[in-house]
Amino acid sequence: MKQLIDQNWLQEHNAKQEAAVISDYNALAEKLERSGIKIDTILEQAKQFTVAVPSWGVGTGGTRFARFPGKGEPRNIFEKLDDCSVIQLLSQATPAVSLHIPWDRPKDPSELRQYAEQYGLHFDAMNSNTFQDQIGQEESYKFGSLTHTNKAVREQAIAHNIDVVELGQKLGSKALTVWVGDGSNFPGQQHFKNSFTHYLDSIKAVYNSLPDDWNMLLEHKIFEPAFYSTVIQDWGSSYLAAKETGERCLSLVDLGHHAPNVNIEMIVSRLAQFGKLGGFHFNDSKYGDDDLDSGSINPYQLFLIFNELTDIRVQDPSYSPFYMLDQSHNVTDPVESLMYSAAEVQRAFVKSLLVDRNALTQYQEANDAMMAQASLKQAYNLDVEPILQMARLQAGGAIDPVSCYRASGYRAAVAKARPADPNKTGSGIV
Ligand code: LRH
Ligand code: MN
Repeated sequence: MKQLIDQNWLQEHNAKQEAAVISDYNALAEKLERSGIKIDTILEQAKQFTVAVPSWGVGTGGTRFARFPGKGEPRNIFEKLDDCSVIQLLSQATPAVSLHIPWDRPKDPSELRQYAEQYGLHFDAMNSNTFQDQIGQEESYKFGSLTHTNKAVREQAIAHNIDVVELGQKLGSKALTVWVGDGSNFPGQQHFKNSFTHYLDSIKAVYNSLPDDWNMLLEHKIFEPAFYSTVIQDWGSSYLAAKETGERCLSLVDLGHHAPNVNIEMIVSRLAQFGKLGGFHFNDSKYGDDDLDSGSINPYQLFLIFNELTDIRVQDPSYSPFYMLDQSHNVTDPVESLMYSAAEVQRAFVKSLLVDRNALTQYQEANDAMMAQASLKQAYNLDVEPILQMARLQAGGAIDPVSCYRASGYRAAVAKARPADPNKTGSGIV
């Protein structure tokens, strides 16, 4: 398998930390043993855990005000995959990449597929884009896409989504994520029922084109780019649309797409209870759709979401939603942020495995609020870093991905190989 960081060099870099990891791991093993938990069974699950990285996340992100490109920005999908291969090599938790079309449209899909496979990468859910107008596009999406009042615009948006599915099939993907920013900025501007009806008809047309082994993931968002109403503004509209559309049409929860303080872990439980929880876009936020690094602002919420997911898997071990990161890296090296965020999501998952669910159920049944929340905190307060480090070490990754990446000189090397394009400043998330 092709690697952009030498494996021997990586092992030498790990060697300095290996003894400490083994000692910490054994100490944690003894501690968990006292609670009847076999650390190796947790380690195995940690090693199986993966989260997809967004192709649009390896470039420097920005806001509507400005974007300050970093050094060695990837200039095309192949350089994005080079960076994704380094994230996977060091984190050993991100073997899948989620593409966005047309941003990542390849001239030759099989060439792109082979380019990814040389690194051991594959393609996760495909993302369509009817929130921007492309050069030469017939109809504009200024006033919406799948929900536009003009049938020609809706048909153009439907055709684009079907085209993304066909491309995804050639790339080996198994899902289409549909996020539309359709909505209004002023009361009265849009008819709520008519626009939702257009959405249902349009998404149904896309669903009918879906291969039998594919899922379609509907992504809700409370606001932006629309600032008064958004057609798929919350889990309720998403659930209704998924239910109306078909069995393999599910809801996707982007953590940043909710009003501040919304109880997202409860939404996760509701959607799962009714068989419509299809996937996640993990990130973190303090105010709006900030797309900050996962676990960087509210790591306890991330843990509580995985606590619900692990509870669901206790009932249904085959349950496996699509896990993706969806972040915008405005002030950090995107490779570092994506490695660190993948580990934070993996950490939340591992901690959720350490919750004593029998004890929790008893406290809940007994309405012992103190001990119920304490049994969650007991797992959350455990330092599971030795398990994450051992998982990476045993899988051939880096014990400490960020320090290893910095020592590798990868960023400096690509900064030389990818001279900055002085005209590509601008603004916007990508
Ligand atoms: C919308 C969103 C969506 C992507 C876009 C890049 O805010 O979360 O998932 O298409 O970001
Ligand atoms: Mn998203």
